[in-house]
Amino acid sequence: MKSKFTGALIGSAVGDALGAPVEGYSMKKVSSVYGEDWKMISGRYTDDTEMMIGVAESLIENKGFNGEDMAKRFIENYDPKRGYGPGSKEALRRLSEGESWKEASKKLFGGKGSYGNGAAMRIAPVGIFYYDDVDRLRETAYKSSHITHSNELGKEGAALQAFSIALAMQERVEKEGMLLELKEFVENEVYKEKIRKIEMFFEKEAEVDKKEVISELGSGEEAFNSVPTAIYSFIRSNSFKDAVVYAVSLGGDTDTIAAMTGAISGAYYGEEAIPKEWVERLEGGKKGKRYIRWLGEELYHIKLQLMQRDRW
Ligand code: R7I
Ligand code: MG
Ligand code: MG
Repeated sequence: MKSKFTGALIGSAVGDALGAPVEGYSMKKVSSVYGEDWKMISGRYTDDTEMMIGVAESLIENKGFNGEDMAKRFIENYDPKRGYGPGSKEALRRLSEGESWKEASKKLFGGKGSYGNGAAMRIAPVGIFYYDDVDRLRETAYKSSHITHSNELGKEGAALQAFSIALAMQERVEKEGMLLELKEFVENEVYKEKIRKIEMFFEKEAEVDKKEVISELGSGEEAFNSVPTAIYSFIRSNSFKDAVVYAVSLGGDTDTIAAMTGAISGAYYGEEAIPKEWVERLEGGKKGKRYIRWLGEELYHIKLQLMQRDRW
């Protein structure tokens, strides 16, 4: 179980770093960069991982969700060179000027709030910490999203991604069964339809054309055009490497789709299944790979403590 906790977080960071150099590229351009060997290029992670670190730090410090504190971590960790989306940037600016975490995100996109994938891309710590408590998981996914993404579609994408990770944490889970559970879990029709498409693809005997995957599931920065793609990348593959390589190979929002695929796959296969060459190449330093692993271990230990306390 500990390896699933650390696997989800390191898996997310590895996916982010692998996809980062080709973010926004077409399928063809991605393959001209990576060829057949898929060597990690720089190992530097982006906003996806920087924000995921903030979510983990805050859950650890508060042994659960605290919106004000999580917003503070996002601001403290913020490095503009990590490639943040315009909506997230604006929300963080408002937060740093003292707006409350309940209000700052609501004014974006003409008052509708963002449906970008910026809340889903960072959700792995919520998925592992509440893997056994679906109500808490949903509530925490919505609230942690709300700090930057208040649009229902942005929040639902984050909750769906968190629940996918939670299912992957459970032993013995069958991939077909996961899709059924996901379809029941998700409350929004846009996502229900996408999961029906994943089922259709999954049931096909022949390899589905990647162009069809991109046009039906999406490969963009919107949560509904990337979370389902990450779930499909995981579901169709039989190893961590296959899943993440597939996610990047589609092009588009590669760092984010691969980060989300890596989080689900890391939770499912465990940390040992992540290619060593990729982990070695992943950046080090103060908040690098060793710190990310430590965050996973801390979440695991706190989870154990809370479970033991609940038993009494
Ligand atoms: O969601 P967000 O943090 O972006 C994350 C992406 C990832 O790919 C990261 O790797 C990083 O590169 O950025 O940032 P937002 O700006 O909130 O959302 C991303 C994009 O989704 C926006 O720039 C818009 O193009 C689109 N979008 C919307 N478009 C119209 N109306 C999000 N919400 C809306 C909307 O309400
Ligand atoms: Mg990014
Ligand atoms: Mg991205």
